[in-house]
Amino acid sequence: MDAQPTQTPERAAYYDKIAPGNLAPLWENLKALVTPEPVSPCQPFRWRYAEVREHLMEAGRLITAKEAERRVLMLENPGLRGQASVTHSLYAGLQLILPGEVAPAHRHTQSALRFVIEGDGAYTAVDGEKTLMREGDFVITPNWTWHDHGNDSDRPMVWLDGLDIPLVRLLDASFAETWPEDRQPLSRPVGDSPARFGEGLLPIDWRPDAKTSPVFNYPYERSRAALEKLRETRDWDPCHGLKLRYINPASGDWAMPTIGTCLQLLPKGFTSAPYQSTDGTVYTAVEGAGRVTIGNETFDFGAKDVFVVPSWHRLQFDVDEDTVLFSYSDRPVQEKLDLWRERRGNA
Ligand code: GTQ
Repeated sequence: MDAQPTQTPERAAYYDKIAPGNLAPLWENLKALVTPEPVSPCQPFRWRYAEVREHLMEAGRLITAKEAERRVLMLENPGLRGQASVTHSLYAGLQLILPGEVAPAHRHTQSALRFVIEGDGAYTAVDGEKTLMREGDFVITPNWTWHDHGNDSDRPMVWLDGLDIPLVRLLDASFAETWPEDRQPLSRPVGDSPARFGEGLLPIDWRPDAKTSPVFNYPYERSRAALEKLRETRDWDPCHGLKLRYINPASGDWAMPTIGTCLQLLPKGFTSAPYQSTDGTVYTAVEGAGRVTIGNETFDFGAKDVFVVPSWHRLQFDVDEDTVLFSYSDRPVQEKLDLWRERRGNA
């Protein structure tokens, strides 16, 4: 039953005859379309931050953030070159903002996350409110919100951009606009959103008008402290160590509708049990060092390096130090469509 239909001259002539009518025989393609397991064009890959950083700093001398609109080096999956994709559904890039620069205000239907790799004190403004960013902070730009970025500190800032660009492209649902000036007007002070949404409280009459979390900065200091506290009493999960997901406090769902984000701690000397899931995932190490085996390939990694685990590839960690990993994937989408699956261990 796994055999392909036999090619005959009559059949080949028939396929040629129907092709001009935009018709094709399913039976010649069925096995490649409906596969017994995920078959992804994505490949495992690791980007060393030190190498990308050099190229990024050179870009900083070639073009301003203003002219570029966003000065970003895209991290393209080697199996998806030219498609602005790190996995089949998601995008990754490293964005540089130099002291004194502004990346001008715009908005789009793509959702974005920022995970701060380097720097302290640059800001992003979202719908009239700024947040200051530090290393390890996870910051959200919900879809269709005005956003501009700026750096009033005296050091370069680099963050990992994660967007759902390929997913929105698949759905042909892209809209974008630019604000007439570089910076959008600010209508609320720094700290307003954390006070309203970030303390386990919500304003009494507030109702969400969007699916994205209203908490737009999840500071590393607090997420890291949570992991450290948990290690006192919790067992290490054989696959994940200690792993927390970022949530929308108004719904308990993932923080973003299209991108799931997590922070996890693997203790020094930990070797994880093999793990597979259908959500191709991008990781960056905040702290620590070790090796990651993805399918048949093993990469060493250190702090700030980025690596990508394609769908259904066997994933295994082996770390030399306490290691903290931030990760993102399209898991929220797959879960809502009843598509998400995982396999733990060798079962
Ligand atoms: O910061 O708004 O990496 O619009 C790609 C597209 C960043 C951004 C990217 C974007 C942005």
